[in-house]
Amino acid sequence: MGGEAASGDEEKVSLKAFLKDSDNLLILGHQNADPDAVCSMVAFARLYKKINPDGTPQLVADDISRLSNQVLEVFESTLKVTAAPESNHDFLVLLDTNSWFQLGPAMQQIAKNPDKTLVIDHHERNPEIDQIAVHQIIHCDKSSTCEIMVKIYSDLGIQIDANTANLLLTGMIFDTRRFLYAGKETLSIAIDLIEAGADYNKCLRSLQTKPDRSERIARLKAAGRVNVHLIGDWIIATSRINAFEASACRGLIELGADVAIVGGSPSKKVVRFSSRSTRDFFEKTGISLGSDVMKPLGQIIDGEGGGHANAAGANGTMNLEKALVHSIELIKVAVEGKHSTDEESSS
Ligand SMILES: [Mn+2]
Repeated sequence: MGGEAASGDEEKVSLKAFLKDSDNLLILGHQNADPDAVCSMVAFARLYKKINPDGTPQLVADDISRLSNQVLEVFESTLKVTAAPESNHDFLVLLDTNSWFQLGPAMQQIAKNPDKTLVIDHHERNPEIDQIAVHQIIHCDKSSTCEIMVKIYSDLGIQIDANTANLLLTGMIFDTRRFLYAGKETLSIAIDLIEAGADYNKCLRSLQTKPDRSERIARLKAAGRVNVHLIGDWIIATSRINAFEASACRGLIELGADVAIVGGSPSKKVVRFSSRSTRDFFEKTGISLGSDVMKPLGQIIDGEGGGHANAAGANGTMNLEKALVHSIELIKVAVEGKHSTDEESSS
């Protein structure tokens, strides 16, 4: 531990020694802690208890994500993550982050003693980390902090129990976006965790979320009222719903639309639009929903519109139907304009 010059053996010896010597260990994750942060925090607390059974670990993060809470509930972790430390600590472990910014303002005050701080992380090395922690286990080539935790367990010769294996695998699944970004080593560590007792399907299920009932109803109603416009090779879907317009757009894209535009009037004098497009649509047509569609639409509804290329919206007070029709016109003109330029340039 403590810089790249230290040999692996030294690292192990000093990490064990630090944990043995610390009666109160503070384990800190980043702000709005995601499943990789939370699962590696719990795994580290358990590792600490194996090395120092009398020690007291505290798990703290400035807020944890809804999904992280769900994961902890599924695997019935008895270790809770709190918003602030309840007592003093003699050693600090920072997980899944290596910057002040990610810690959040409240936690920055806590990480004040670099000699007594260890950081374990897989993010791009932040230069300011040397001021936060003297002891560093940073591996940018690893998929997740949970993957690094598996290595630390094995380096220290401590067996991973089935429940910890579940948490670590869940953190890895989350950070790799279900192994979309994973190489041979990550996959082989995942198999090690399954052999240690992790239930792959349960891990996957622990990360699944279902939108609220009202949101699902809105999405289904928007799908039922859809109009399909074929412009060139593109499929443009428009619909009307008075709530969850953005979610309805995402639903229509999932159903197969290249562009989805959903308008609603949740009350008198309120007209709202939301829109989404696929990356492919923007890359091939160059049409930005923000500047090319929602901005001019904002004027028609006597309000304002804008946003990003693939996700944009508009708010106003009138002309819902007129604006919906006009949005199709705008896309048509833009696609056809683009088409004729293509032909000119290729001739
Ligand atoms: Mn991570």
